[in-house]
Amino acid sequence: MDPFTPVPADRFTFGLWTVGNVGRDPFGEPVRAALAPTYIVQKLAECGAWGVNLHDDDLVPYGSSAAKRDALVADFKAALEDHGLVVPMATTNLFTHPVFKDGAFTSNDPRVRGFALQKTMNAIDLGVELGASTYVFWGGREGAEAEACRDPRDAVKRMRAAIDFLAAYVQDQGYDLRFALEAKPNEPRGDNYFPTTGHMLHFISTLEHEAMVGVNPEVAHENMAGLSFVHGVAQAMEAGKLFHIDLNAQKIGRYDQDLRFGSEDVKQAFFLVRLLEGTAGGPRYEGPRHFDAHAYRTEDEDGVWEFARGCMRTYKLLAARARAFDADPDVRALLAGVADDDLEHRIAHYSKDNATALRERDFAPDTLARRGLGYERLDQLALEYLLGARGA
Ligand SMILES: [Mn+2]
Repeated sequence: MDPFTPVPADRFTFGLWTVGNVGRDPFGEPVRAALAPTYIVQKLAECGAWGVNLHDDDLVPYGSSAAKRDALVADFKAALEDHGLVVPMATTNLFTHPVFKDGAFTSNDPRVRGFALQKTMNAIDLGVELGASTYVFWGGREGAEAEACRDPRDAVKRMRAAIDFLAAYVQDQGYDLRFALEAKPNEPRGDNYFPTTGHMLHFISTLEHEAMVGVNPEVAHENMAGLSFVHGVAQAMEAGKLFHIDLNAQKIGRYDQDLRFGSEDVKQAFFLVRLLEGTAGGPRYEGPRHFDAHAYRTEDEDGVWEFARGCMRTYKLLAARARAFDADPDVRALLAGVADDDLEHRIAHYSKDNATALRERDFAPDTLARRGLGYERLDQLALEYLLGARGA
């Protein structure tokens, strides 16, 4: 078999809303027919995916009766069983219904906030019933255009109250479920609260049940803010908070494009996969490789599955390139550090002795400053691997 063909062991997942995207945009109507969730399960399994994720409304349309809900869930479970797919993550749609036009958990109206909690508790129950172990919170419309409408500090306090409430609900129910918070700088609101993964990481440190809350960074969202996605993800990993990840592609400074993984900024995608796979050392990310993206609006259903296979294949291609890059003796030589264990220890731990030793040492900074670091060569080697000139 082609080594880049996706298999379940790769832990690739897609949301029902991704391959099920009908191609609606602010300027045009759908270009593709809606696909039944059970059919999506079958097709994703054929493509080599490991799992499927969902919003509550993706599977059970808003307003369905209890009997209808149970029938839809039973059919979906049967499809998962038949095709060997799992549901690692679930989330709530808190943005489509007009009641959420001014946000959900941060709304000024306590009735809207109460309804948002009710809808989320029901969706958590659904996710757990399907086997989800991660619950994602993307604050779809938590933001503002008219800045005077609320004190943004109140938005933070209300979001904290909501996450604390729902974390306590999960513990009270005895569910084995972790939360992953997803940041985005804007769209659909003029400005969203919690615009980046960094904002989320600090917010998490203020939560009552912070141990069960991490982040779900999305490539497109950090790129929209003009930031390095790799650095944001690395900081989340270092903090032990990378609970989930949304892979896609995005041109900087645009609307939220949700493009096929790796289709833009392939160099950043390479360094992201290198980080997640741990080929340069350090812990590997062990969670699902989730694609939160959709096919171009030009595509019919065949194009949708081409898109899905493309996301997974590109990830595996980049992982292979990253492994080869980090095994290259030229790369390793360029990355070889300055070995000075005594100095490393003195820098890392304050004591009066260490402070004195540092004060007394002559570091010869002018000599150090003249040393070339070889990063032009290092970066060119990365490109040689990306472009297939080495390690093909
Ligand atoms: Mn997006």
